[in-house]
Amino acid sequence: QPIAILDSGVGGLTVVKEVMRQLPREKIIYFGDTARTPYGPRSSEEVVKFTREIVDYLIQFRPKMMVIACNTATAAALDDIRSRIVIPVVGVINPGARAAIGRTVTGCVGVIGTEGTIKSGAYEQALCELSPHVQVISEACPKFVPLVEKGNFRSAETYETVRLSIGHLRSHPIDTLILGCTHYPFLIETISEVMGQGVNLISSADETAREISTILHDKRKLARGDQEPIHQFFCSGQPLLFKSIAQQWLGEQIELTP
Ligand code: DGN
Repeated sequence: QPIAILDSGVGGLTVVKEVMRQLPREKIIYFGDTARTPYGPRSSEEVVKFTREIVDYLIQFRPKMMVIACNTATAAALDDIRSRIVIPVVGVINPGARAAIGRTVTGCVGVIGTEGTIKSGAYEQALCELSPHVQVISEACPKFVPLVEKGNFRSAETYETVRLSIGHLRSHPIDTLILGCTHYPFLIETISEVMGQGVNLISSADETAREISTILHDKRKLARGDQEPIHQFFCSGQPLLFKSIAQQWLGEQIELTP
């Protein structure tokens, strides 16, 4: 049975890559809603509706687990989806929050994400539940997802956008910054250049893959002679751009099912 992973676009591929690395025997089925990206500026009702539609589509492949690899959809729809299906549903917010609390020394944690995620206050809530005295500085970065969806990961335009969006966070004693959007690991080099050394960057993708692996208890590596799983990818928008970004990010050829 596969692990189903969904996102508003290519962002969830950051989770896919980590799952492929940490759990190489697991078959993945991925849906990127590239026709309706970005989710960040949409109302939470609309994000719940879209997430339900994708879950209903993916459930026909009989997955053993549903991963909402989108912070915006996790903030809006995690509880709703959990109440609708019986398989485990994993979101991306709690794993990142837990990792940040484990890493911070100053007790000042930054969170960057889409407007939907930041407005929901989901990270503040998760962080304060884990550590009531933590100071959280949040910033919505609505310009990042469109850059990633265009495949524009490293350019002068990207650097300027990142600098103008988060450069001011350096005036706070933040020592740990949560990349609270699964698209942001595509920009990690630029984000790290702008934030400077000494700031831990927490990718919700890495932490979520660890959580999935804990739930499955399956850390077996591929042995010689084992069949490599054949992953399946779907997107609702421009297939060629999706395929090119996916292959570049994952470092291997993918089959995109029309
Ligand atoms: N990858 C989504 C997230 O983690 O929030 C981005 C949402 C969007 O489409 N803007």
